[in-house]
Amino acid sequence: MTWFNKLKLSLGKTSAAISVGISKIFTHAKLSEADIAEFEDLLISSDLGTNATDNIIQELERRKFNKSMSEQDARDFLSSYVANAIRPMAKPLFSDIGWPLFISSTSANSDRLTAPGEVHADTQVPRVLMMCGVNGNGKTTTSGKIAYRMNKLGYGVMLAACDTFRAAAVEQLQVWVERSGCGFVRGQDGADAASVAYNAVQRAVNEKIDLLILDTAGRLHNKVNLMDELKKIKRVVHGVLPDAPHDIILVIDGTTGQNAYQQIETFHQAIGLNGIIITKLDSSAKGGFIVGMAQKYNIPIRAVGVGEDVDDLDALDPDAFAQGLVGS
Ligand SMILES: Nc1nc2c(ncn2[C@@H]2O[C@H](COP(=O)(O)OP(=O)(O)OP(=O)(O)O)[C@@H](O)[C@H]2O)c(=O)[nH]1
Ligand SMILES: [Mg+2]
Repeated sequence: MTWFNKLKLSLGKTSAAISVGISKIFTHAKLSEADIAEFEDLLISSDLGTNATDNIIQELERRKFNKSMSEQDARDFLSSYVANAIRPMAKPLFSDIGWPLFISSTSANSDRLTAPGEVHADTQVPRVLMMCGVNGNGKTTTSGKIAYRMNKLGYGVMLAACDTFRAAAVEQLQVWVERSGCGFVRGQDGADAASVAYNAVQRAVNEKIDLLILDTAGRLHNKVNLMDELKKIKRVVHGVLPDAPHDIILVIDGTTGQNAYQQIETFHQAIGLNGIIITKLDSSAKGGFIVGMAQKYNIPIRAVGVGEDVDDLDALDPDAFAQGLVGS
């Protein structure tokens, strides 16, 4: 299945609601105030958030109030609003430095890939990517998927188990190491997460690794000591390699909805995010929150997870997402 189809399936719940709603409201008759109010409710209940909803309604009123609007016009209007809202923030992982985009199977374009070995010819340092977020949102799985993809493309990749809370966490990451054939750094059980990160960066430098991924433990954003640990990991990594960590990625569970905003704000304040990855868009995600998120925060959305398999990670395609959400 292509990722677009997966996304369409995944957004099915939201999309069905929006789709049915649109068919019901936009009936070729002139739009009444009641129609507009109903459309507004529909957008709010699809998790688009109040700001995006207000903007959409204002635009709709400006353009179409008291005129008729066909179902198709309404879909196109909403779909293009959503795509345009997301587009500025849809910046695939590594594309900024000419690293491979995550290319969907439908639009593979191998011309755009940089050859392995050229990547760090000028800098000679590994790119360090730090994954963080609340419990169970897909950090380890996403780390594994990225490692698998990059290793398959010929890059030297290393995974570091900075989740030292649970032995099971290390083992889970090890499964991904075996699957992807990349390097692995782990500490003793209960080791200090920052010390694992420290060793990992040193090893990655010595072994001329291209990409080092630090998989950290899940932590509630309101637990101060856990957030401090994250700051420490960042500090220690920065101490070994001044530009690192290059990517500080917040992983967000796509079923979280508007609560994602709180997570973004606390993690950003603690460690300064420069990327977001949204996972689980395949499991009845209320993906509407991504629209408001893209408008509210200036943090690029680096990839989306659409399943548990190795290949279920891709760039966020604004048009495909919009069509999936609106049911076009
Ligand atoms: N359907 C679906 N499941 C996913 C996706 N990403 C991760 N998962 C599943 O979500 C569950 C949690 O994923 P993990 O990668 O362990 O999450 P984590 O953030 O590392 O969890 P902690 O380390 O406990 O905080 C696992 O069962 C994954 O298989 C996705 O894109 N789609
Ligand atoms: Mg984990």
